[in-house]
Amino acid sequence: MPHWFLTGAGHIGTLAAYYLTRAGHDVSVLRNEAGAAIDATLQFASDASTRRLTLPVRTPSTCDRPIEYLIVACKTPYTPAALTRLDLGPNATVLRLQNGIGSLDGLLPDGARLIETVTTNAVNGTRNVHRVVAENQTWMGDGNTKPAWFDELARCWPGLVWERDIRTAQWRKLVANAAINALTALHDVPNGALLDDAQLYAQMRAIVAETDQVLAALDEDWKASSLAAVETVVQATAANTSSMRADMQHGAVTEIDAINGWLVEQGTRLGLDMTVNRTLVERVRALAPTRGSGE
Ligand code: KPL
Repeated sequence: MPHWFLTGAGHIGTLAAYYLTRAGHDVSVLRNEAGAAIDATLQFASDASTRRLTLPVRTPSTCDRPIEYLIVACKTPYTPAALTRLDLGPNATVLRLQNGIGSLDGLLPDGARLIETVTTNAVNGTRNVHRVVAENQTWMGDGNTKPAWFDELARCWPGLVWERDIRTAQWRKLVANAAINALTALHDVPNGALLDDAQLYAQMRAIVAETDQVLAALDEDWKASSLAAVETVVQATAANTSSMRADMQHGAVTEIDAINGWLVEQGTRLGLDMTVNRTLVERVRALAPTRGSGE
Protein backbone atom coordinates (compact mmCIF):
# COMPACT_ATOMS: atom_id res chain seq x y z
CA MET A 1 0.00 0.00 0.00
CA PRO A 2 1.24 3.53 -0.72
CA HIS A 3 2.79 5.63 2.03
CA TRP A 4 1.63 9.18 1.30
CA PHE A 5 3.39 12.32 2.49
CA LEU A 6 0.95 15.17 3.02
CA THR A 7 1.87 18.84 2.72
CA GLY A 8 -0.94 20.91 4.21
CA ALA A 9 -2.82 19.19 7.03
CA GLY A 10 -5.70 21.69 6.88
CA HIS A 11 -9.35 20.70 6.67
CA ILE A 12 -9.39 19.17 3.18
CA GLY A 13 -5.92 17.56 3.51
CA THR A 14 -6.80 15.96 6.85
CA LEU A 15 -10.11 14.61 5.52
CA ALA A 16 -8.24 13.06 2.56
CA ALA A 17 -5.74 11.54 5.02
CA TYR A 18 -8.65 10.06 6.99
CA TYR A 19 -10.18 8.39 3.89
CA LEU A 20 -6.75 7.12 2.78
CA THR A 21 -5.98 5.55 6.16
CA ARG A 22 -9.42 3.90 6.13
CA ALA A 23 -8.45 2.35 2.80
CA GLY A 24 -5.26 0.94 4.38
CA HIS A 25 -2.76 3.56 3.14
CA ASP A 26 -0.16 5.14 5.43
CA VAL A 27 -0.15 8.94 5.67
CA SER A 28 2.53 11.14 7.28
CA VAL A 29 2.49 14.93 7.40
CA LEU A 30 5.48 16.71 5.89
CA ARG A 31 6.73 19.85 7.58
CA ASN A 32 9.98 21.71 7.28
CA GLU A 33 10.32 21.75 11.11
CA ALA A 34 10.22 18.54 13.20
CA GLY A 35 7.31 18.27 15.64
CA ALA A 36 4.99 15.98 17.57
CA ALA A 37 2.44 13.81 15.77
CA ILE A 38 -0.80 15.58 14.87
CA ASP A 39 -3.90 14.47 16.77
CA ALA A 40 -6.83 15.44 14.62
CA THR A 41 -10.51 15.17 15.43
CA LEU A 42 -13.03 14.84 12.61
CA GLN A 43 -16.69 15.55 13.31
CA PHE A 44 -19.07 14.27 10.65
CA ALA A 45 -22.36 16.17 10.35
CA SER A 46 -23.92 13.32 8.32
CA ASP A 47 -24.19 10.92 11.29
CA ALA A 48 -22.98 13.12 14.18
CA SER A 49 -19.97 10.80 14.64
CA THR A 50 -16.51 11.83 15.82
CA ARG A 51 -13.30 10.15 14.66
CA ARG A 52 -9.74 10.63 15.89
CA LEU A 53 -6.78 10.47 13.55
CA THR A 54 -3.10 10.53 14.53
CA LEU A 55 -0.70 11.53 11.78
CA PRO A 56 3.08 11.28 12.27
CA VAL A 57 5.10 14.35 11.28
CA ARG A 58 8.22 13.99 9.14
CA THR A 59 10.66 16.52 7.77
CA PRO A 60 12.33 16.36 4.34
CA SER A 61 15.37 14.76 6.03
CA THR A 62 13.39 12.12 7.98
CA CYS A 63 10.88 11.01 5.31
CA ASP A 64 11.26 8.22 2.74
CA ARG A 65 13.81 9.14 0.11
CA PRO A 66 12.89 9.52 -2.58
CA ILE A 67 9.18 10.20 -1.94
CA GLU A 68 6.94 8.09 -4.17
CA TYR A 69 3.51 9.34 -3.06
CA LEU A 70 2.85 13.00 -2.27
CA ILE A 71 -0.37 14.88 -1.50
CA VAL A 72 -0.21 18.63 -2.07
CA ALA A 73 -3.01 20.17 -0.02
CA CYS A 74 -1.32 23.31 1.28
CA LYS A 75 -2.61 26.70 0.18
CA THR A 76 -1.33 27.46 -3.30
CA PRO A 77 1.12 30.27 -2.37
CA TYR A 78 2.93 27.87 0.00
CA THR A 79 3.55 25.24 -2.70
CA PRO A 80 7.06 26.26 -3.85
CA ALA A 81 8.33 26.49 -0.24
CA ALA A 82 6.74 23.11 0.60
CA LEU A 83 8.35 21.35 -2.35
CA THR A 84 11.83 22.90 -2.54
CA ARG A 85 13.61 20.57 -0.11
CA LEU A 86 11.77 17.38 -1.09
CA ASP A 87 13.49 14.50 -2.82
CA LEU A 88 10.66 13.37 -5.14
CA GLY A 89 11.14 10.11 -7.03
CA PRO A 90 11.37 10.49 -10.84
CA ASN A 91 8.04 8.62 -11.22
CA ALA A 92 6.35 9.86 -8.05
CA THR A 93 2.54 10.01 -7.85
CA VAL A 94 1.36 13.47 -6.78
CA LEU A 95 -2.22 14.14 -5.72
CA ARG A 96 -3.05 17.86 -5.96
CA LEU A 97 -5.90 18.89 -3.66
CA GLN A 98 -5.89 22.67 -3.99
CA ASN A 99 -7.96 25.51 -5.38
CA GLY A 100 -6.91 27.17 -8.59
CA ILE A 101 -4.67 25.91 -11.36
CA GLY A 102 -0.97 25.78 -12.12
CA SER A 103 0.51 25.81 -8.61
CA LEU A 104 2.77 22.83 -9.41
CA ASP A 105 3.95 24.09 -12.80
CA GLY A 106 7.70 23.54 -13.09
CA LEU A 107 7.98 21.97 -9.63
CA LEU A 108 7.68 18.23 -10.42
CA PRO A 109 10.11 15.78 -12.07
CA ASP A 110 9.26 15.08 -15.75
CA GLY A 111 8.11 11.51 -15.07
CA ALA A 112 5.83 12.35 -12.13
CA ARG A 113 2.16 11.36 -12.33
CA LEU A 114 0.09 14.41 -11.36
CA ILE A 115 -3.46 13.49 -10.36
CA GLU A 116 -5.73 16.51 -10.02
CA THR A 117 -8.48 16.38 -7.40
CA VAL A 118 -11.56 18.58 -7.44
CA THR A 119 -13.80 18.37 -4.41
CA THR A 120 -17.07 19.95 -3.37
CA ASN A 121 -16.75 18.65 0.19
CA ALA A 122 -17.27 21.30 2.83
CA VAL A 123 -15.11 21.23 5.95
CA ASN A 124 -14.56 23.94 8.53
CA GLY A 125 -13.42 24.16 12.14
CA THR A 126 -10.25 25.01 13.97
CA ARG A 127 -6.60 23.92 13.67
CA ASN A 128 -7.00 20.25 14.66
CA VAL A 129 -10.79 19.94 14.83
CA HIS A 130 -12.34 19.43 11.42
CA ARG A 131 -16.11 19.69 11.06
CA VAL A 132 -17.11 17.79 7.93
CA VAL A 133 -20.24 19.72 7.02
CA ALA A 134 -20.94 18.05 3.67
CA GLU A 135 -19.45 15.03 1.91
CA ASN A 136 -20.35 15.75 -1.71
CA GLN A 137 -18.64 14.73 -4.93
CA THR A 138 -14.86 14.48 -5.41
CA TRP A 139 -13.33 13.90 -8.84
CA MET A 140 -9.79 12.60 -9.39
CA GLY A 141 -8.09 12.22 -12.73
CA ASP A 142 -5.11 12.82 -14.97
CA GLY A 143 -6.54 11.85 -18.35
CA ASN A 144 -5.37 8.23 -17.90
CA THR A 145 -6.75 5.04 -16.43
CA LYS A 146 -7.19 4.91 -12.67
CA PRO A 147 -4.33 3.69 -10.48
CA ALA A 148 -4.49 0.21 -8.89
CA TRP A 149 -5.31 1.63 -5.45
CA PHE A 150 -8.25 3.75 -6.63
CA ASP A 151 -11.24 1.35 -6.33
CA GLU A 152 -10.51 0.44 -2.72
CA LEU A 153 -10.06 4.13 -1.87
CA ALA A 154 -13.39 4.98 -3.54
CA ARG A 155 -15.10 2.46 -1.22
CA CYS A 156 -13.82 4.44 1.78
CA TRP A 157 -14.20 7.99 0.36
CA PRO A 158 -17.88 8.92 -0.12
CA GLY A 159 -18.62 10.50 -3.51
CA LEU A 160 -15.14 9.83 -4.97
CA VAL A 161 -15.09 9.08 -8.70
CA TRP A 162 -12.35 8.68 -11.29
CA GLU A 163 -12.89 11.34 -13.95
CA ARG A 164 -11.20 10.93 -17.32
CA ASP A 165 -12.11 14.50 -18.26
CA ILE A 166 -10.75 16.13 -15.12
CA ARG A 167 -10.14 19.42 -16.94
CA THR A 168 -13.87 20.16 -17.20
CA ALA A 169 -14.31 19.52 -13.47
CA GLN A 170 -11.37 21.87 -12.82
CA TRP A 171 -12.87 24.59 -15.04
CA ARG A 172 -16.22 24.36 -13.20
CA LYS A 173 -14.55 24.81 -9.83
CA LEU A 174 -12.27 27.55 -11.17
CA VAL A 175 -15.18 29.66 -12.46
CA ALA A 176 -16.95 29.37 -9.09
CA ASN A 177 -13.80 30.30 -7.16
CA ALA A 178 -13.00 33.15 -9.57
CA ALA A 179 -16.50 34.62 -9.29
CA ILE A 180 -17.09 34.13 -5.57
CA ASN A 181 -13.83 34.24 -3.61
CA ALA A 182 -12.29 37.61 -4.45
CA LEU A 183 -15.58 39.54 -4.47
CA THR A 184 -16.72 38.17 -1.10
CA ALA A 185 -13.23 38.83 0.31
CA LEU A 186 -13.05 42.42 -0.93
CA HIS A 187 -16.55 43.25 0.33
CA ASP A 188 -16.27 41.08 3.47
CA VAL A 189 -19.64 39.40 2.86
CA PRO A 190 -20.92 35.80 2.95
CA ASN A 191 -21.33 34.09 -0.43
CA GLY A 192 -25.10 34.67 -0.54
CA ALA A 193 -24.61 38.47 -0.75
CA LEU A 194 -23.57 38.01 -4.38
CA LEU A 195 -27.19 37.15 -5.22
CA ASP A 196 -28.82 39.56 -2.77
CA ASP A 197 -26.97 42.75 -3.71
CA ALA A 198 -27.62 44.03 -7.25
CA GLN A 199 -24.20 45.67 -7.63
CA LEU A 200 -22.31 42.61 -6.43
CA TYR A 201 -24.45 40.41 -8.68
CA ALA A 202 -23.54 42.58 -11.70
CA GLN A 203 -19.84 42.26 -10.82
CA MET A 204 -20.16 38.51 -10.40
CA ARG A 205 -21.80 38.25 -13.84
CA ALA A 206 -18.96 40.23 -15.39
CA ILE A 207 -16.34 37.93 -13.81
CA VAL A 208 -18.17 34.82 -15.02
CA ALA A 209 -18.48 36.21 -18.56
CA GLU A 210 -14.77 37.11 -18.78
CA THR A 211 -13.75 33.78 -17.26
CA ASP A 212 -15.95 31.80 -19.66
CA GLN A 213 -14.27 33.62 -22.53
CA VAL A 214 -10.82 32.48 -21.38
CA LEU A 215 -11.96 28.89 -20.85
CA ALA A 216 -13.68 28.78 -24.27
CA ALA A 217 -10.40 29.97 -25.84
CA LEU A 218 -8.43 27.28 -23.98
CA ASP A 219 -10.89 24.44 -24.51
CA GLU A 220 -13.08 24.11 -27.60
CA ASP A 221 -15.56 22.00 -25.63
CA TRP A 222 -16.21 24.84 -23.16
CA LYS A 223 -19.16 26.57 -24.82
CA ALA A 224 -21.81 27.09 -22.20
CA SER A 225 -22.27 30.09 -19.95
CA SER A 226 -21.41 29.24 -16.36
CA LEU A 227 -23.67 31.81 -14.74
CA ALA A 228 -26.44 29.37 -13.72
CA ALA A 229 -23.88 26.91 -12.32
CA VAL A 230 -22.14 29.63 -10.30
CA GLU A 231 -25.50 30.85 -8.97
CA THR A 232 -26.24 27.31 -7.81
CA VAL A 233 -22.92 27.21 -5.90
CA VAL A 234 -23.67 30.61 -4.33
CA GLN A 235 -27.12 29.43 -3.25
CA ALA A 236 -25.77 26.15 -1.83
CA THR A 237 -23.07 28.01 0.13
CA ALA A 238 -25.04 31.21 0.85
CA ALA A 239 -24.17 31.40 4.54
CA ASN A 240 -20.51 30.40 4.02
CA THR A 241 -17.45 32.55 4.36
CA SER A 242 -15.40 31.88 1.23
CA SER A 243 -11.84 30.69 1.78
CA MET A 244 -10.42 33.99 0.48
CA ARG A 245 -12.67 36.09 2.72
CA ALA A 246 -11.46 33.99 5.69
CA ASP A 247 -7.84 34.51 4.61
CA MET A 248 -8.32 38.27 4.35
CA GLN A 249 -10.02 38.40 7.74
CA HIS A 250 -6.98 36.65 9.26
CA GLY A 251 -4.42 38.70 7.36
CA ALA A 252 -3.26 35.44 5.73
CA VAL A 253 -1.95 34.94 2.21
CA THR A 254 -4.67 34.45 -0.38
CA GLU A 255 -4.91 32.14 -3.41
CA ILE A 256 -5.65 35.01 -5.78
CA ASP A 257 -2.63 34.20 -8.01
CA ALA A 258 -3.75 30.61 -8.67
CA ILE A 259 -7.37 31.63 -9.36
CA ASN A 260 -7.98 35.06 -10.96
CA GLY A 261 -4.23 35.60 -11.47
CA TRP A 262 -3.96 32.39 -13.49
CA LEU A 263 -6.92 33.49 -15.63
CA VAL A 264 -5.35 36.90 -16.28
CA GLU A 265 -2.10 35.23 -17.35
CA GLN A 266 -3.88 32.87 -19.75
CA GLY A 267 -6.25 35.52 -21.12
CA THR A 268 -3.44 38.02 -21.70
CA ARG A 269 -1.39 35.38 -23.52
CA LEU A 270 -4.45 34.75 -25.74
CA GLY A 271 -4.93 38.47 -26.45
CA LEU A 272 -8.20 38.78 -24.49
CA ASP A 273 -9.38 41.80 -22.53
CA MET A 274 -8.90 40.77 -18.89
CA THR A 275 -9.86 44.05 -17.20
CA VAL A 276 -12.37 42.52 -14.77
CA ASN A 277 -10.12 39.78 -13.39
CA ARG A 278 -7.02 41.99 -13.49
CA THR A 279 -8.75 44.64 -11.37
CA LEU A 280 -9.76 42.01 -8.82
CA VAL A 281 -6.20 40.67 -8.62
CA GLU A 282 -4.78 44.15 -8.11
CA ARG A 283 -7.31 45.00 -5.40
CA VAL A 284 -6.72 41.75 -3.49
CA ARG A 285 -2.93 42.03 -3.83
CA ALA A 286 -3.08 45.57 -2.45
CA LEU A 287 -4.87 44.37 0.69
CA ALA A 288 -3.44 40.92 1.45
CA PRO A 289 -0.02 39.24 1.38
CA THR A 290 0.49 36.85 -1.55
CA ARG A 291 3.50 34.88 -0.31
CA GLY A 292 4.50 32.91 2.78
CA SER A 293 6.02 29.66 3.99
CA GLY A 294 2.84 28.29 5.59
CA GLU A 295 4.52 27.14 8.79
O1 KPL B 1 -14.63 26.72 -2.76
C1 KPL B 1 -15.07 27.73 -2.28
C2 KPL B 1 -14.13 28.54 -1.45
O2 KPL B 1 -14.56 29.27 -0.59
O3 KPL B 1 -12.91 28.41 -1.69
C3 KPL B 1 -16.49 28.16 -2.57
C4 KPL B 1 -17.08 27.26 -3.61
C5 KPL B 1 -16.52 29.57 -3.06
C6 KPL B 1 -17.39 28.03 -1.36
O4 KPL B 1 -17.21 29.01 -0.41
